Amino acid sequence: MTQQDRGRNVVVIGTQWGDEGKGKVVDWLTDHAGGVVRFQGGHNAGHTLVIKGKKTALQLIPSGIMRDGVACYIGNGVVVDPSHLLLEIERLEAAGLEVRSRLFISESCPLILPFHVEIDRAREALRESSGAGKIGTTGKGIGPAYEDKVARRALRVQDLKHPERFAKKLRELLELHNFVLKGYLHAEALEFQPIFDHAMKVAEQLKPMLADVGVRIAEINQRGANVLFEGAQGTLLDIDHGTYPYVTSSNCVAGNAAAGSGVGPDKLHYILGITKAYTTRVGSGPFPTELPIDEAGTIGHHLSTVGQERGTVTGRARRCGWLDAAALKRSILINGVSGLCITKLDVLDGLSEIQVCVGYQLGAERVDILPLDADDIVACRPIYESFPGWSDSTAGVTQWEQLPLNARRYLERVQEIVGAPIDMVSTGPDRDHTILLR
Ligand code: 2SA
Ligand code: MG
Repeated sequence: MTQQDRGRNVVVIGTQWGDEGKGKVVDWLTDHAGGVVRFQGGHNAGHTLVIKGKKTALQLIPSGIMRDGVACYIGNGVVVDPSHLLLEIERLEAAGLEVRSRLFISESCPLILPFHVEIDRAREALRESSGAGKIGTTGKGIGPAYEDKVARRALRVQDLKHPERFAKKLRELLELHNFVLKGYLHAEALEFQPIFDHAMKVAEQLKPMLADVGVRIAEINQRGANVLFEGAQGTLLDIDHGTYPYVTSSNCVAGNAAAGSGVGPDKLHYILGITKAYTTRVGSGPFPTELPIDEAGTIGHHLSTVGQERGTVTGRARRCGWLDAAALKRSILINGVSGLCITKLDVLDGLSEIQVCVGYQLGAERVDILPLDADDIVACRPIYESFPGWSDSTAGVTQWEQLPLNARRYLERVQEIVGAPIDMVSTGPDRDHTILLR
């Protein structure tokens, strides 16, 4: 980021399979922001922030909430589970944060309701028992809620303001979903009344926070302040560009920051691609550089344990492997990345050798960018470039010159392979463990 980028809007997206450390970076950048916006996904996200040694995990609420006075927006592209949202608000309030006066929710967000969660879980169980294999979803109802949105039958946040309209739409939708739950998924049907009553109770609490998010963002920009767009999950989980069908159900790429919040694409001035110094993935699907993680003394075990790689939402062990620069190339292309932020560099400390995947052998062919078809990705054999590691600790380093020479060489080479500048390096979970390069 150059000095000129101050006062302009920044989109923060994950370039891998999520959990790159976006929450920490958004929190760090929020120092210069007038507002922070979520534009896709839902409470499947787990953004962990460590402030003065204290850990907070956010799921649906933008990471900007951790900074006093910063306005936070949930854009129309987000699927909102109203019960979860209220719980998350209450959890933050219990920790002493002021939330309700600075959290704004788009009226156009589709709702996640209890039957979406049932369908999500029952469908995963069916996939498993039928031999199709689970997607490995977070079980939060994300996919089924987006399906209703695209099918033009979703209940939206705005319906919470109109009890009769809500009741009518809910009856119709429930009839359809109960039919599927009972007849196809071999699960229990759900009753109308408890869902309706609970939604109306939560509605009273959420109504004061509803806002026209696109207009509010424009106002922030008009007064000269900048806005941060906080992506969730990662590019390789994107519904269009990811490793389909092992993806989430939203567009996680930078372009969706505009459509998912109600601003024009000309308002996305700088795209920051967050990239972990190695790779992780949680859930099923192809992962060319994956390493076994279970055996002590192996690289995979080192990444998993030193990196504390467990799902923030589900607690699942994340799969781990080397950095895949050929996949990163694809992400940089799709997102129009302006600069990269490399995170968790300190997890590589102490390894004698570090590898980076620079391309793949796919049958007789050598390819240097991640293929589009998940079956081709399964067949890819990674081609690695090797680097000598470093023994000094990089944890908490705040100056480029203080990094070990081999760490700098590694980062410089990654930059060269992928063709995008590294503008930031994160060397630990705390706000201050950050190197700014431009
Ligand atoms: P879903 O629930 O329909 O979005 O699941 C579909 C796929 O998307 C993956 N996914 C994620 N991958 C990484 N991190 C996510 N958030 C949590 C975290 C995940 C957790 O921060 O750790 O706690 O397990 C996230 N959310 C969705 C998911 O694993 C499926 O592969
Ligand atoms: Mg996460």
